[in-house]
Amino acid sequence: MSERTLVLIKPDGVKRGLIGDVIARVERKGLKVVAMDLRTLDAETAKAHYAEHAEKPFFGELVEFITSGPLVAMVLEGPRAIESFRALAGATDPVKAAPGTIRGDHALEIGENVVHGSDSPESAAREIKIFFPDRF
Ligand code: RTP
Ligand code: MG
Repeated sequence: MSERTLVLIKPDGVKRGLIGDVIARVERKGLKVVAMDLRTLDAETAKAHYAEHAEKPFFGELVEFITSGPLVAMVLEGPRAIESFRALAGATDPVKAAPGTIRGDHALEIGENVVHGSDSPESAAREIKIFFPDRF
């Protein structure tokens, strides 16, 4: 069964010129890009997106980082798209992420780990509504 997931190429990924690399991996895997937008988030949108982390000690830094420059927001579609993209991304901590994954190949710091992918169908629905309110 096909599903959708919300993916972000975070500001570090855009700054470092990794948009093409990430999209190439997504397309090679067979996931379909069905919406895409380059934008800089305001703090309000960033806080809504990361609401689940509001009480965490790193929340302030997370919001500051995700609003620090343009990011690419995408909706991907495909069979088990949520799990499939999380596998491409690799572990949250890039040092633990396997080589061959996006984070394993491109990052060293947990706070700057290149991409985001929704972690459940509920998160995907909520996040897609934040980034593409009128599209789906
Ligand atoms: P994401 O939401 O960005 O796709 O990442 P994730 O599911 O793999 O990780 P999550 O637990 O949702 O954490 C969201 C982002 O917060 C930053 N983080 N920093 N300093 C820390 O200990 C810490 N822990 C998490 C990471 O950038 C992570 O992607
Ligand atoms: Mg997450």
